[in-house]
Amino acid sequence: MPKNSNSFDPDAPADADAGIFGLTLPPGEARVQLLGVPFDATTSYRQGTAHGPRAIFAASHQVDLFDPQQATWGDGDGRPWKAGLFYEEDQEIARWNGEAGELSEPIIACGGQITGNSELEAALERVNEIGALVNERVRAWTAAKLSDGALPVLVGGDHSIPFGGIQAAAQAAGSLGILHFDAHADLRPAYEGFRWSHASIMWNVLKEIPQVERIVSVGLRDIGEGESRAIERSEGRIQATFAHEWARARAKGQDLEQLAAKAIDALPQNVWLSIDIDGLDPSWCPNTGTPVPGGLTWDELLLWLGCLANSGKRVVGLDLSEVNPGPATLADQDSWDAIVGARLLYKAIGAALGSVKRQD
Ligand SMILES: [Mn+2]
Repeated sequence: MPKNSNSFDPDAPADADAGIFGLTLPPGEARVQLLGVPFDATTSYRQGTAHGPRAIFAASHQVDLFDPQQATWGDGDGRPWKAGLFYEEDQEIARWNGEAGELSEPIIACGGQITGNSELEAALERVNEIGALVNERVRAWTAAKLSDGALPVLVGGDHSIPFGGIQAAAQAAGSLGILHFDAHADLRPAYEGFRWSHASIMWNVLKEIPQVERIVSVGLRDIGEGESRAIERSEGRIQATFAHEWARARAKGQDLEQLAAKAIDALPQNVWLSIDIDGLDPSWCPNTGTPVPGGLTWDELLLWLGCLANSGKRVVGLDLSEVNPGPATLADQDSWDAIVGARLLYKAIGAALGSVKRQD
């Protein structure tokens, strides 16, 4: 198999030692830079998304690289692989995850009720410290890729992982919107005491990153009362399309594309795409950390991505999180969750590239 992108055959099977999506090219030649962030220390229900990056990488070798659907997205030509994709997994974060996972286990076991237990209080402090270290490491990586003119792509891990990436993109762009797919609003001020919890990502973004002007959240269907109030009080900074609203429009035969386009239209010019896989119906992600019935179908999520690519907005970066391969945690075992994740990752990258080319 040729080792550079000029003579690469996108229809040939991937080499066993090939890079992500079967590509093998020097990192400097890739316009799309992916970082695997194997971190799930604050996952409250089912651990395992830390294995997501490795499983998605393995499943990516089976993805067909020409995609006629993507040829209809923005200025995409259905060949996102031509931009060059390079993937690396952050081993320092993998080590932190090991440490934080052990410390957080007894805290999660008692639902965060640790007041007066000095040992667990110290453990919580260290987990929060590690969360801040992950954020800073992801921020620095993303900032470096953005200044190289690349598209940064974060592969989780749980949904706490993109905070630093969103921060870097917001600082670079000056004004940023987030298109957010999720069953959950992720607007808890902290969860089980974890300052950087997966359940708090959008709360932390709103509080800490003033350049984020608006979050458009899609697929929400499991929400706390406090989170619901946070949306009401945000004065439009958070705009939600709840899963029940979407399902009703679907059942009534309304124009879903128009609905999606209108929601996306409310975003500022520069957009970060944040996909928690549980925004999809759990049949597409049966092992995800906190599955909830209902949600978007595969084709509906792609309809949203197409609308985003065609919206005239510029996707400056993206993340995919909460993919849990389940029992198949080894790279050589196949996993439905990872197969869906790898394909969604390729589609999301195509949507982002289609949108960016449109702007150039
Ligand atoms: Mn989430």
